[in-house]
Amino acid sequence: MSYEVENLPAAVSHAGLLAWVQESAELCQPDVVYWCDGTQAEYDRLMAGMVASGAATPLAQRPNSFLFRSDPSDVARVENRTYISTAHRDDAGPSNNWVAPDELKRTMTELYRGSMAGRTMYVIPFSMGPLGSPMAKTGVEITDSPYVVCNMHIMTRVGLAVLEALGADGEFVPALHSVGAPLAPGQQDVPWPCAPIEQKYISHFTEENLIWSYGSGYGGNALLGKKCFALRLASVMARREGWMAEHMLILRLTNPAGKRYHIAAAFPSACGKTNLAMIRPTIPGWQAETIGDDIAWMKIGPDGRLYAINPEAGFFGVAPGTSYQSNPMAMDTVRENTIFTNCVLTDEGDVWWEGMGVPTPAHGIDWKGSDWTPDVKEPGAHPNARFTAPASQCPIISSDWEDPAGVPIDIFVFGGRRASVTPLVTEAFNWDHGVFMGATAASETTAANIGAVGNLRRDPFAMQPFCGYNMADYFQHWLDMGDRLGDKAPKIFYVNWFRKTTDGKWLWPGYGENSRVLKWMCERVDGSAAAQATAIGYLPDEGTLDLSGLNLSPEALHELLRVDETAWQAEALDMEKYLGQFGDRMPERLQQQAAALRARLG
Ligand code: OXD
Ligand code: MN
Repeated sequence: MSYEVENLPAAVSHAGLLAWVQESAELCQPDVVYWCDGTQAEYDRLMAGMVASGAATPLAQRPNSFLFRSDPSDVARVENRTYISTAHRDDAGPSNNWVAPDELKRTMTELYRGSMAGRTMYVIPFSMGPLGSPMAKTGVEITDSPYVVCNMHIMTRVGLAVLEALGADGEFVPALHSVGAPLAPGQQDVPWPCAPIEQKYISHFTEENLIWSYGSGYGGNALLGKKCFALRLASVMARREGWMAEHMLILRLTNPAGKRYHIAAAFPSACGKTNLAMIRPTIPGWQAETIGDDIAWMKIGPDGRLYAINPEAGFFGVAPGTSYQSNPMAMDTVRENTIFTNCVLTDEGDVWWEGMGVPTPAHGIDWKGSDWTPDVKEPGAHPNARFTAPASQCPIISSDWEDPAGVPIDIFVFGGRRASVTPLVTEAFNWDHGVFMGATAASETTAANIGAVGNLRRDPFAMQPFCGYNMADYFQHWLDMGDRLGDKAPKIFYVNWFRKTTDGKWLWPGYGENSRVLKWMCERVDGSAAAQATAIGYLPDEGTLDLSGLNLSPEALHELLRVDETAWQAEALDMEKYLGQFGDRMPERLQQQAAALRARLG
């Protein structure tokens, strides 16, 4: 068994890292082990190789941008193949798939054996968080996918500086990834190698900070800095170390007087989170800046407030539905230096997707590589088609988005997609009530995860697929953080932009108009806006939402803010039933919240 080693940097002095790379190479048996340096030249060389092999198509209309098409079986995160592997099953909890570490490692070791034959094994040192930030953490991903390397270049901070900072004995998260498609000598590669679904495993050995991913090349299954590290593993580290790793965008709002407010908001996949992260407020004088679109790491600062950083360096956004109407800032972000996956290729050499807000091309090549015209019944772009783009290209990225100290959070927002029941906005009575709101959040399912579209699923804190430990313990961690934050704790709100009329029309215009709701939240923080207490929380008082210039009928407003107590009685029962699955690990204080809600509803 032998392999070439390329680009081994002088900066690696870490015996543990060298040993792990060697051990992985001996197991996976690549032809070459290549150490990534994170340079543009490296990115360009790998991309050129993928263009030459036919895996990538350069886009004539977008500088330095490329289109990839995945295998039709490998299009989204595979939650039913995602595991939290802890010694005790209860530590993973009922919301996670669990297999004992020994057994899972045995199974996966056999899959990894020889899995990189005929391929290059890339070693990617990366930082989650700005290098040098006290909140940043280091990872090293090993992968046999050059597509993953290029995406990691955009999504994280890759480079030799990471190895230098690691030194001889720094801590890092080892993350081993293989697409699971070894090549026999002379065998021609396919454009998107991957393994069949029953061989895919996205595994987290949380007690030893270790990630093993096998069989998928797509998104969160393969770009291991994102969901695997920055959420699942980081949530475990955060609990251990007394901070928070959340599935939240980070947004700065500035009011006409120049006062700043920082908002961290959690929504399940494809609920308009990226749009909200890049909102253009429609209310005069209010400005928004983006700090992050998906993940927030938060720690209590010296002044007792909660400070957030975005651990990522890029956006991995859902393309379909992104348009100059829904998200102009994202559209400008992806004009160049962007990787597109599973979009339509137009005859002019651009990408297109459903809901892009430009005329449908008369002809193109769809995400499966077939000729496509508007007459074809199936969508041309996969509903979970993605763009990978540098955050620095977002026109409203805040100038200090990489501030190592982070930004102080004033407001937490939870939400989901609900056609009925949930009002436009509700403010929690207090921290515990807010935690209860987060814990019982629910949304109708979409295409970002595999499963039936349109079912209601409870998705606590939008962390259902991303919490690396028992969700009941996670709820307790939130309660503990609230106790530590005391009166410096952010205010908590719940929103639903998606309420519909009985004949199925959106009641709220959404997008930039959501700034009206955010403004109300800021005024609640200042104590300047009125609210009325209802059974489910505080709702805006008549006239306190700024609706000037918006053509919203009084009936629509009434319906948007209506608390249907009968529907809520059923909802409260369903919430209690959901929380009941956590048994006696469920914090007493949340059980009290559930009982209090029922009592208020009468
Ligand atoms: C994402 C997701 O891709 O949450 O961010 O699915
Ligand atoms: Mn996400």
